[in-house]
Amino acid sequence: MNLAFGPGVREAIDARRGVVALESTVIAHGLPRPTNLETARQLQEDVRGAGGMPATICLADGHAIIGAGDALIQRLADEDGVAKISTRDLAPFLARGGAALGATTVATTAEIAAAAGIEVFATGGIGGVHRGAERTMDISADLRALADHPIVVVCAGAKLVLDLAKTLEVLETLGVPVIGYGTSELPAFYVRSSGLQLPHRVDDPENAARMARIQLDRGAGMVICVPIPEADAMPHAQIEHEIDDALAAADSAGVHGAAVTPFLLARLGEASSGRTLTANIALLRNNARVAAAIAVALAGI
Ligand code: PSU
Ligand code: MN
Repeated sequence: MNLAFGPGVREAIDARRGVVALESTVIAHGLPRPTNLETARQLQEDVRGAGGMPATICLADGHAIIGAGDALIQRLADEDGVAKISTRDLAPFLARGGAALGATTVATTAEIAAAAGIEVFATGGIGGVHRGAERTMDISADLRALADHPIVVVCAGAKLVLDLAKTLEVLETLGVPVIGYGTSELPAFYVRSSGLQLPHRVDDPENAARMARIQLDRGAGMVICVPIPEADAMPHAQIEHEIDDALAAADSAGVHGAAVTPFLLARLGEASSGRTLTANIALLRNNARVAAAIAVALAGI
């Protein structure tokens, strides 16, 4: 895989300056325009504000880009038809070369970031086991990727549209530690708690970094779950109803495969008149800040 670094990114990785990877599927497929562009820029500022160095990852010109510049970020946000590239798509897409732009999921962002020597990655929510997976077998490649690549993924849990209990089971099978950050429960994306207990927790960046150093040395990744800030969190009962509607809509529209997650997120945004969008942005920004603090602590050990 050919890696291409944005200005100053390779130097920041070498100098251990708290580099934080950011994904691009959330820009191209997770958030509506024009909020997606504003948020992509804001997340970079949030990482910098917390003392880190952001590196947004995407695919362009047959290369994995580590630290996309503003022109690429604008294209990711505004162009139609940006491909969503998960693990199975990576080699075929890169081999095609050309000017096509690819957005990386958690799975491919984690792989590329780790290959570039980045130790921490901030996102909104990881993919996981979809509801009804006993029928569809729809389990995100994100889970395998977290086991395979040495990187710390900071997120607000798995998206609530998923089957969270099954997602935890698969992560356990894969040996991926799921750590609550200031909580003993798995956070549920828009909602602060899922009712599912986590076996391990940390309460500050230093302890997160100490644990992460050992896990990364083992050649594998881990998940740090940060609850959405209280002010923007949504009540569980309300959102659960909207999720049921979105799932039913996806089913009757025959949506499947890689299109499921973007469809559900867009549908929830409409159903909640933007409240899920506000929540999504709040948790993304919070995760970027926590990730930067952990990256800085990790750079020192
Ligand atoms: N979480 C969000 N918005 C997103 C995603 C996650 O808040 O857009 C994206 C991530 O890139 C994640 C992907 O890796 O959805 C999972 O897709 P799938 O379920 O098709 O693997
Ligand atoms: Mn899937």
